[in-house]
Amino acid sequence: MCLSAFVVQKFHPMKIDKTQIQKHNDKLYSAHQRKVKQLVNENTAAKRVINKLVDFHIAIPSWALGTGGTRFGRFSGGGEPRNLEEKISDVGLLHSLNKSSGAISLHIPWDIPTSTRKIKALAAEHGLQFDAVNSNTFQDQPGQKHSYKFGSLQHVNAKVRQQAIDHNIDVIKHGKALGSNSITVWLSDGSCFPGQLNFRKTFQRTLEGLQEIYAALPSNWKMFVEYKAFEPNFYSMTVGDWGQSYLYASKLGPKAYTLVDLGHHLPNANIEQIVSLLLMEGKLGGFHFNDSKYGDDDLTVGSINPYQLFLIFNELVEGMDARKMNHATDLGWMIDASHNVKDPLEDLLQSVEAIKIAYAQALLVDRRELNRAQEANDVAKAQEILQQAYRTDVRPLVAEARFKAGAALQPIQLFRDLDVRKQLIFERGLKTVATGL
Ligand code: LRH
Ligand code: MN
Repeated sequence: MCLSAFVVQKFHPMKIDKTQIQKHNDKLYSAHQRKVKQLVNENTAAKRVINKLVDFHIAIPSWALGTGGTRFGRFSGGGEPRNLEEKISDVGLLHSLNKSSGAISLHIPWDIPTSTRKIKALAAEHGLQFDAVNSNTFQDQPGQKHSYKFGSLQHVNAKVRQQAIDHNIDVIKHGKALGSNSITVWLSDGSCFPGQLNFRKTFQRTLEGLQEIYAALPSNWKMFVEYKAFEPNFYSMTVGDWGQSYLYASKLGPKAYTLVDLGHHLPNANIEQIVSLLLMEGKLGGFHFNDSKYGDDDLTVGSINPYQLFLIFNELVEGMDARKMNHATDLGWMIDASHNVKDPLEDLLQSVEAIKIAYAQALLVDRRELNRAQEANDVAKAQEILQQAYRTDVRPLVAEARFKAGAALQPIQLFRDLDVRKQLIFERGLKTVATGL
């Protein structure tokens, strides 16, 4: 693309229009159709799967549009969003490429809108909605009266607890103004050493704080209580596992649910079993999808353990159908990732793709045959049925769903062919830093 074109677009933030998508699809369509036809001939469920995939959207975290970095270093890729407007435009880019990222999840105070009216209009322009808003009592903000060094809702000092409660209620206000209908409360609260906390008092103080926040929820809202096994506390976390999150959510009331961040478990935890039981209890609220090999690595979804992701969706399809839940709307589908070596937008495109592949494979599982094998203790047969679905290359179905929704058959290829990152660097510069992690 010549410099003059760049110059012309300087004043019109990067957008991908229908003709660019059309031109890209035209080149790939015939090969794509051949693969889809073959899958449709082999799988009676294929057409139903495609329609289900069209409706299935995953919310993008506002804090994952730049380079995260670790405490050892941060290597920016350039062209990162400098403000909420540019974050929304980046999610708009993702959504125009895959028509599967139709919502953004904001983090307060990192994403407080300068003008709520303008931000809502900009989001609508990109076909985006506002998913769960996230509170932040894991950092001290400039000018903050009380420090969260020793926790927030768990704190021994009632003034600190009240400050954290007020912040969460403020986050709900921002969410309401933007049209969101849920809040995710992740507490970094906990302890680093034995003896530091009285666990019973800590639980009760935290519950009282959550109850005050719960009382401020609008009638149609949900509260997601996100648990995490460790970090930034390394002896105990006050919402440390699914059991504790379930305990809080059950004591809080019908609008409170647990939130499963895949990276928040101890090594080798059976997350698909946790998902199955929380769903059975009607207390599973949603997900923060990512992948990890060790800790809360926040890596690309499906990049380390795609079979686990498939097994989680296998339990989701089974459990949601058992409760006659709507797959697309009845749970919170969100990504929570952080990027160090990949282009943030390519990383998010890969994550959305991996989630939709796992969902499509789970929809292909022959449930009647699986149930028959389970009831017959035919363990080998059960595995064969599961892995038949897992080993089916459903990517053409995921691409066909994109095509039907007006998106690109190969989003990352088009992202690269259009030099999107170079354009964003031209617009924003090499050294821009996005607020977030
Ligand atoms: C905590 C967490 C939480 C967010 C934060 C950005 O590890 O998963 O969901 O608030 O990441
Ligand atoms: Mn998370």
